[in-house]
Amino acid sequence: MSTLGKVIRCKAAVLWGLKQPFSIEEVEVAPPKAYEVRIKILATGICRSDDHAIQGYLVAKFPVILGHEAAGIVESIGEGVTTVKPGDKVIPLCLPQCGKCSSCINPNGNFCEKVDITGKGVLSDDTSRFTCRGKPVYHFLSTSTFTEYTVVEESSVIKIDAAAPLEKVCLIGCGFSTGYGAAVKTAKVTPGSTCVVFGLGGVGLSVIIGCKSAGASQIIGIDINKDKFGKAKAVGATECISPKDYTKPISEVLKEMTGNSVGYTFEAIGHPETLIDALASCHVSYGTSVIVGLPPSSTMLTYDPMLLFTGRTWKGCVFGGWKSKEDIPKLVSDFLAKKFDLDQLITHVLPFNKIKEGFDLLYKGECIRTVLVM
Ligand code: PAD
Ligand code: ZN
Ligand code: ZN
Repeated sequence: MSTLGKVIRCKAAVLWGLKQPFSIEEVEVAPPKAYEVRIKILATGICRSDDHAIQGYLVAKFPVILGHEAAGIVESIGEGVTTVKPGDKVIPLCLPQCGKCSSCINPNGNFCEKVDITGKGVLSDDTSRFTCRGKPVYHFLSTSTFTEYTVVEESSVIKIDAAAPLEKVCLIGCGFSTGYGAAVKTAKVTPGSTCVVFGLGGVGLSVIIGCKSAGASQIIGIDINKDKFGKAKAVGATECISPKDYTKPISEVLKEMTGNSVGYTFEAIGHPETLIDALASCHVSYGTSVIVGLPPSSTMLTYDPMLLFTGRTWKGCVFGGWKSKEDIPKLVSDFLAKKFDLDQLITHVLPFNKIKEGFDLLYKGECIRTVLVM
């Protein structure tokens, strides 16, 4: 029976409040309005940014359906939609590309003003397409993928190659692209350089993959959880260290290890202290440090301006600096052409209703990426 134009009842993981457990509920998903797309989600990764919303570090409106790193198939489209059609394989975009705002029209910007980083939780008509137990349930990062069906705006979805395996390329929807782009697009790592990556989760490992593909000759991974070292080396780290093994500042340790040659550092944790450590660890005059980890909202930093005065560059990047609509299909093609491997990042695949187990793996530091399949 066709679902076209009808409300779909399906399973979703609803978070009723801050720091609450996920509750698998039956939700109603309204049909897409004009310029909207309803997607059947088939695979969704668990990213630390979802946990940031659970903990309140990233603002969300409750009750909410989290999840933003996914892939699926278009179920139906609203009036006026031209870029996707029912049956297309797609990736929802947690960083939209409206094509009209000041970031979108500049070749160097990607932080589209349609991004919902302030937790509005609604689509452009200021309403939600989800209801549960008679109450509206809010959207997250204009995607909401911990559900069998979601509705997004056309600016938040892109068609990908029909040959793409959705349970893998879902990582291109956030973690992989973020880390890989931080190295190859934002920092523009040069061949023969020395790179240091703070935080060896799915994002940090993707930074390593980017540094390696850019031809870096020394790639040092840093984590307080030594269980992450094996995977980091498997994807390209030449050495891994834990700051807990040293009494002196990590910047001094790295200076000695590299003969004072750290060209690039990447912070893929999201802690104020490690952001400063990463800045101080790149070369005093020609070093570049990239903020990849998401610091808790309203965090303020205090640092010695001398760190920048001497010539260092400090950059941030959202979604690796990629323009999402333009670049995601190319990244999917590069994956299909075997230019990089996503298998090494996926340590666990679980059925969607085991979402709590997936988050437990993240909390225990036992996974790189867990992919939930519907
Ligand atoms: P993760 O939790 O899987 O990995 C973080 C890693 O950091 C873990 O291995 C920790 O053990 C390690 N760690 C924690 N504290 C320290 C410390 N003090 N020193 C050294 N290592 C430490 O997270 P992830 O890889 O999914 O995401 C990493 C960050 O990137 C997180 O803040 C997330 O919100 C952010 C992110 N940013 C964007 C973006 O567009 N900028 C996109 C996606 C994720
Ligand atoms: Zn993410
Ligand atoms: Zn835009």
